[in-house]
Amino acid sequence: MHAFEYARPGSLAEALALASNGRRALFLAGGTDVIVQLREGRRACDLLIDLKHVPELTSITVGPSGALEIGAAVPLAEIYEHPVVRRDFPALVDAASIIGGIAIQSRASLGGNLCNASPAADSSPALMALGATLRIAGPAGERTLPVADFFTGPGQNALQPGEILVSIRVPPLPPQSAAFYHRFIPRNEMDIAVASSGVYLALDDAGRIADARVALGAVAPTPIFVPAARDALLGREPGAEAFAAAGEAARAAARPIDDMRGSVAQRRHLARVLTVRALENALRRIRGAQ
Ligand SMILES: Cc1cc2nc3c(=O)[nH]c(=O)nc-3n(C[C@@H](O)[C@@H](O)[C@H](O)COP(=O)(O)OP(=O)(O)OC[C@H]3O[C@@H](n4cnc5c(N)ncnc54)[C@H](O)[C@@H]3O)c2cc1C
Repeated sequence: MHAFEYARPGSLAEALALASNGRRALFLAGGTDVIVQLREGRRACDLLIDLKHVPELTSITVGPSGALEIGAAVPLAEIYEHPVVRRDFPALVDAASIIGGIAIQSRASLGGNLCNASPAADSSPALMALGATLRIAGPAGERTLPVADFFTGPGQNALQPGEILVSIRVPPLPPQSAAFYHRFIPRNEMDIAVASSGVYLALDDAGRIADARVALGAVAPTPIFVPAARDALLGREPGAEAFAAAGEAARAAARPIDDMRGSVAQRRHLARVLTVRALENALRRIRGAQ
């Protein structure tokens, strides 16, 4: 492993200054991706900037509207144990509680999971379904980006040199709405998604689908939204017929590769089945069944 210096800034301003000082810098949150990559020589840096002591990146706050702001370096276990997350954002628990095991969840962050930009990362489709946005700070100031626009390719994201992902904002869910995330892995736990689906459903006063989002993981170079699935759901009764149409749209939108974890045909099939089941589970959540 190439030798590097370690810095532990105590403020966002200090972290930004370190990131723009001209050295080849990388950020460290939980280290569950970056330490492995440095050790294997897949990445190199002269300066590793530890973000775990920057207050904006290490806290969870709930705004007056019920919106959630999760610091990018907050460990996953702290997120899924948070009482407001458990009560109001169970789809975040769906995703955060299946990333690795307890040891990984006690270190790894949502910010790191997003920045690492694996097409199979579990937090991405869940946050897309929830309509999350990202607060990004850099040398030119702050900007906000919808999470869906963050992924630019496998292992690549929209951060510019010197920029830091500060936090993830999740808007409050309106009444009669819910989100759900799940994945397929060939064993019960500790594996990377062969395919995954995150969905959001909102019903109007007549019980018809007023809004919907369907996001897929591990079936394209980046996590993807399926606009045709949304179109297949809007204005319809929530149930088997509408969900089957959305599942078919998900299957058609999937552009997977064959690899050691799954074939193209299996992943397309999974995109359909996982989407139908995620919609069924979101509907159960709206109806208070889980
Ligand atoms: C045994 C094991 C099992 C795993 N299982 C799963 C799984 O089931 N599902 C899954 O999705 N993932 C899984 N992972 C990967 C998962 O742990 C990581 O993706 C994790 O979420 C990354 O978070 P981190 O805080 O550890 O990031 P780090 O490793 O610290 O950083 C990851 C990358 O993001 C950059 N970065 C981090 N924070 C910021 C920031 N705030 N701003 C800018 N750049 C930043 C770093 O420089 C680095 O490039 C597993 C990993 C291991 C080791």
